[in-house]
Parts: sequence; C-alpha cells; structure tokens
Amino acid sequence: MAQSSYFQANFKKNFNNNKMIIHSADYVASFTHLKDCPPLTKPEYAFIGRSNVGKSSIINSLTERKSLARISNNPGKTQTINYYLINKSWHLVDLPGYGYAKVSKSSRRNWERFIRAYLSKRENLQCVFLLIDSRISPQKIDIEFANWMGEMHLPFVIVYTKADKSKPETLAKNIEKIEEAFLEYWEDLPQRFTTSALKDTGRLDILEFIDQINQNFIPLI
Ligand SMILES: Nc1nc2c(ncn2[C@@H]2O[C@H](COP(=O)(O)OP(=O)(O)OP(=O)(O)O)[C@@H](O)[C@H]2O)c(=O)[nH]1
Ligand SMILES: [Mg+2]
Repeated sequence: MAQSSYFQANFKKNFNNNKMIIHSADYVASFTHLKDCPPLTKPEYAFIGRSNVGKSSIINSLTERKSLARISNNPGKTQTINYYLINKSWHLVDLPGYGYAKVSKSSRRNWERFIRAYLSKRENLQCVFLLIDSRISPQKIDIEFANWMGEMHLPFVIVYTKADKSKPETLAKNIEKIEEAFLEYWEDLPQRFTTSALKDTGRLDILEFIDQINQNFIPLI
C-alpha cells in the first residue's frame, strides 16, 4: 500500500512537469570575440534588448536559479556574451543591452559590430528573444533592431518583460500600442510572450517553445 501511493505521487509529479524540468544550468564562460564562442554543436537561444529590460533576470527565471546571470539596477551590466549550458544539451546566451545613453559612440559601434556579427554568423542560433519593456511606449530602437533581424532573416520572437509592474488593463493597452508601432513595418507579428521574471509568468511557455525547437535540432557538425 505504502509503495503504490509512493509510486502514484511520483508519477503525477513527472507527468505534470513533463518536458519542463531544468536538471542543470551551468555558467560556461563569457566571450568578447565570436571566434571564441563554443562549437556549433548545440542549439542556442539569445536574449537581446535595451539595457535594463530584464535579459539576465529572465534567464534566471527560466532556469530557476536566483543568480546564474548577473542582474543590476545599473544599465549596462552585461558587457560580454555569456553562455549558460542547460540540461547539458542547449545554451542560453545573455547578450549586452543596446541603447544605453551613457555609453560612448566608439563602444556603441563596437557593440554593434560584435552583436551583429554574433547574430548573423552563429548557424546554431535557433531563435532570438527580443525583450521589450511592457510598461513603456514603443521605442524606435527596438523596432529598428527587429527590422534589422527581419532583413537578416533571423528568426525571433518578442518577450514583453516586467508584466508584474502594471495592472492588466494598462499592460494590455501598452502592448497594443507597441504592436501597432511594429505593424507599421511588419505585415504580421512573430510569436509573443508576456513575462515577469519576478513572478515567473510566461516561463513555462518559453520553455515549451524552446523544447519543441530542441527536439527538431540537427547538429551542424
Ligand atoms: N519587477 C520586475 N523587475 C524586473 C523584472 N525583470 C527585471 N527586473 C529588474 O530590472 C532591472 C534590470 O534587470 P536585468 O535582468 O539586469 O536587465 P538586463 O537587460 O540584463 O540589463 P543589462 O545587462 O544592463 O543590459 C533589475 O533591477 C531587475 O531586478 C521583472 O520581471 N519584474
Ligand atoms: Mg544583463
């Protein structure tokens, strides 16, 4: 009797968490040159967006690790391409943010060169998660970045961040405004996720999205 109820409890747990279990999440290394990045054998997913939008926070939320990626109140914290190995089989990549006003023109140019080279040359990059702050008005810099990814034929999805900071009606209205601004340039929108790293909102949806792509990944080398 005791044995069968033990089995049942375990069965339910595994069933409910089917594909979503993060068994391991390990910091690999930080890179400043594309040539040093890991081999192209594993699928990878990059997180990009304006400084302070919540890129590092969402990596911690997805992996259920409080301080895997460094978070800061000061914009510009992430300066390198940071690799995290998940379940020993795929990578999450935390990229430096764009649009930080205090950065000099020359380091902004360096950022552009570095990130654009990374995004356009990583053949194992499965999808870019473009993070957009759900609370603020549509930003030209986000739309321009999305347009550039479109020109490069890079697959990307939109992740609205910090959803916990607004009331549902305000959140919906603001997202609508952002999407209207995108639709001036795009015939339709890519997949969107509304998230809060604080409350783990949207976490399972993103993990499921990644899991589906991982299942179809064919290693390049
Ligand atoms: N309330 C709330 N705060 C958040 C959320 N996500 C991020 N933050 C806060 O926003 C600030 C910036 O978060 P980061 O994750 O460091 O942002 P980032 O995009 O990695 O920033 P850079 O590395 O500087 O480009 C921190 O103070 C976080 O605690 C969220 O979902 N809800
Ligand atoms: Mg960061």
